[in-house]
Amino acid sequence: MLLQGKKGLVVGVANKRSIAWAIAQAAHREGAQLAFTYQGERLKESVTELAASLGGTSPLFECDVTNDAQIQQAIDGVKASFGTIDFLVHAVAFAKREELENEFVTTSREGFKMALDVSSYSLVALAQKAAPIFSEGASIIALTYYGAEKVIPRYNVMGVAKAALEAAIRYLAFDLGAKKIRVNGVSAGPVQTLAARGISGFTDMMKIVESRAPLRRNVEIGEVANAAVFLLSPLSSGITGEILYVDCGYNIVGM
Ligand code: NAD
Ligand code: 0WE
Repeated sequence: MLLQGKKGLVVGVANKRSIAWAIAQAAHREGAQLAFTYQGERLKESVTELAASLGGTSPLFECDVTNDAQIQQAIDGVKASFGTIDFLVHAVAFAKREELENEFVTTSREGFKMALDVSSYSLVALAQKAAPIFSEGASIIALTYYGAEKVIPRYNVMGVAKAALEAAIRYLAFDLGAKKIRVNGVSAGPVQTLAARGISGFTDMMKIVESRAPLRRNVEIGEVANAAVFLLSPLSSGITGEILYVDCGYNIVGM
């Protein structure tokens, strides 16, 4: 029970395949009490159903992360329900489909702004608004991907957004360290989720990882969730500003 008595906010559940949902289940298993946000009306029912399946009552708040007022309302709601929180899970990313289908060199100004607003700045906005309700020793994690550092064909502007996210993790870790708040990234290998489905060549990519990763397989979503729980728990109390790879070792291989 690594998270016994802890309360947390999970941002980024869309459906049962979401990495955020796997993290929520693992955190719940370890004794945590959870609040959730959902992006909009379209996802309300799905997230409500999933949250209810944990038993008990998890507070739910609508929160489009591009909307400062909705972020503030969600944090106010969490404060009203829980008082303070011990952790925050950020598992949100979006780029327009065309930006992931064409060459990176064609990226539009609007597409660039949108991808970095949703996928990078949102961590800063959430950390900023949640800072007053974090307990001492609180932990923030954000999901990232290897395309932040190396070129993964067609990850494109999302790679730039994840590079900004990873840098934001370090700058937030520096600032919030003074309040004993830790901030870390979990860099997951490819996982079949809603955000991954419909990306052409995703299955081929998983085959490449399987053949080259030291563990000769793809990561399981539950392994990503367990690593997330570690970073959210006091077991990782000395770790901040770090990116933890949960990718069966794929990132260490040069050839
Ligand atoms: P997912 O589609 O289940 O989750 C993405 C979430 O982002 C959804 O819940 C969606 O509602 C939310 N979102 C998008 N735009 C938003 C907005 N404007 N406001 C609020 N929420 C918004 O897919 P996932 O794969 O579970 O993605 C979760 C995180 O994991 C993302 O940061 C993604 O980059 C990261 N990640 C995924 C993989 C993978 O292969 N699936 C690998 C590494 C990292
Ligand atoms: O972060 C991601 C996916 C993020 C994502 C996915 C979509 C698909 C639908 C962001 N925006 C959108 N917009 C859509 O319209 N991953 C780490 C998974 C992923 O996506 C890829 C990958 C991998 C891995 C895209 C191209 C190449 C590799």
